[in-house]
Amino acid sequence: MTKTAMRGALIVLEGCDRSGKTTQSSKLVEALNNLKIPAKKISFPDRSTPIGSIINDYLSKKIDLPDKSVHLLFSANRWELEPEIRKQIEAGVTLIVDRYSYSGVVFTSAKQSIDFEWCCGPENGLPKPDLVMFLKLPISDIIKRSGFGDERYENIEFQNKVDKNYEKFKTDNFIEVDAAQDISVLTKNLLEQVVKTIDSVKNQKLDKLVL
Ligand code: FDM
Repeated sequence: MTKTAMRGALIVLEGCDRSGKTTQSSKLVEALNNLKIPAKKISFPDRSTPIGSIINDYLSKKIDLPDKSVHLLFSANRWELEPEIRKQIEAGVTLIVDRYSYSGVVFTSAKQSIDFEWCCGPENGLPKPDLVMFLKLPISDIIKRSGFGDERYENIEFQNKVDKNYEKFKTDNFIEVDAAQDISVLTKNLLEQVVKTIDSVKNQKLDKLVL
């Protein structure tokens, strides 16, 4: 008998720090589960793994690391989860991912001395997201949000560079969403896009990412 199970969708939320990705990804999973659609949340960096623990020490400024080496750790942290991502998607579970390869590239390449193309290399071959929603918020609003400034990268100059770098990813499955909307209105708008995507990719193969 042939396998006819429909796959889940790989959905990514991207944006500058404190743009609401974490809140919205949790709300999306809850909303999908309420609709009886199997869905789970994943966050990158995944700080619970051994590699994630080094990344956490780096972000909380406990340790310093050369820029290229930390870039490869962020990427390795995604590759650690690659088999699990494929397994879940094939099992029909939609994954809502809080940051992915795009964060990897825009943050490291904001360091200037590092070439954009070089940053893309280690990401190629990972599962390709079916939809990337970029939560756009003016940097002037971001810096007013609670907790901003605690971790590495949380300063205005750097976030402005990150914001500019995201412009390089405006492709067909990469959409920009106004993150200044009321939280529940934003969830509703994102959910609409997610449900549409789940339906349109359910019989398609999960592609490999090429940046
Ligand atoms: N970050 C995140 C990177 O520099 N590269 C990556 O590949 C990823 C996934 O880590 F400043 C940065 C972005 C952010 C920091 O992210 C931690 P969260 O979303 O605040 O945990």
